[in-house]
Amino acid sequence: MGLDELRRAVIEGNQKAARDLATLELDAGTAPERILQEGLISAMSEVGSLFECGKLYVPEMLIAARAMQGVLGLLRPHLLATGVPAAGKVVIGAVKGDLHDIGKNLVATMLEGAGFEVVDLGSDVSPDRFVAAVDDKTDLVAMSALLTTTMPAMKATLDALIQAGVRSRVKVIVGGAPLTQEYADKIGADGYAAAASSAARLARTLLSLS
Ligand code: B1M
Repeated sequence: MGLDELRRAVIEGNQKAARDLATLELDAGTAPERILQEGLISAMSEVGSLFECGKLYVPEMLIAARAMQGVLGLLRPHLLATGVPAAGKVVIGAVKGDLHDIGKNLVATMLEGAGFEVVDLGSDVSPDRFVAAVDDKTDLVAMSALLTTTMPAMKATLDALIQAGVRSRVKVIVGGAPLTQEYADKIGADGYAAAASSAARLARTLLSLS
């Protein structure tokens, strides 16, 4: 019931109610991963379906996204694992043309939780900005895309990393709802993860940390 109410509050974009309900859940001992999955991610997936069938428009989608971000801020300290040894440095961003940053933020949080220093470039990040952010301490570049139209920007970023002579020094992972392992292989990324938690695991595996 509680998580369903939370889900509803996020869909309706009621950030205050969503934060209050999430706090109640945390106080009641509900696992943060469950709140994330059943309360938040499932709400955004319903928002997407309502948008697709024309029952909800971009402004409502944006308001729901803000409500979700508000609750994520609350969950963040609970999602960060403790006592994980330092792992390396990651540069992350949503690719050029893509303003969707919720999934990317979640991946950044999980990477931090897995011990990485995370440089978050935000959304709509051009290939040049990715390249400029890679320094000699960077181990991994993580790119997120939520639109089929922005997926090619991942390939453009990989090309820019090659052009700048840094591709061989870093691992590159990609993710986001329209992505597939096949697409990741096609553009020459080192890995693909479907979810934030698996992205953190993948990063550690690629860097031989676990
Ligand atoms: Co947009 N939007 N949106 N939107 N939006 C989608 C993505 C869409 C699927 C909705 C739909 O039609 N059903 C559709 C895309 C269709 C397509 O291309 N296939 C769409 C569209 C069309 C658009 C616009 C074009 C609408 C318009 O203007 N007409 C426009 C484009 C803007 C732009 O980017 N240039 C637009 C705008 C927006 C808002 C700004 C209003 C808002 C985003 C606000 C924000 O992010 N700050 C928004 C939202 C909220 C959505 C939906 C409803 C929710 C996205 C979300 O946050 N999900 C979305 C529908 C949906 O996803 N069902 C939709 C929750 C989040 C936790 O999941 O981001 O998938 P997700 O991340 C997951 C995994 O994908 C993965 O981990 C996360 C969790 O485990 N992951 C990675 C993500 N990145 C990863 C990186 C990794 C690994 C895993 O490694 C590096």
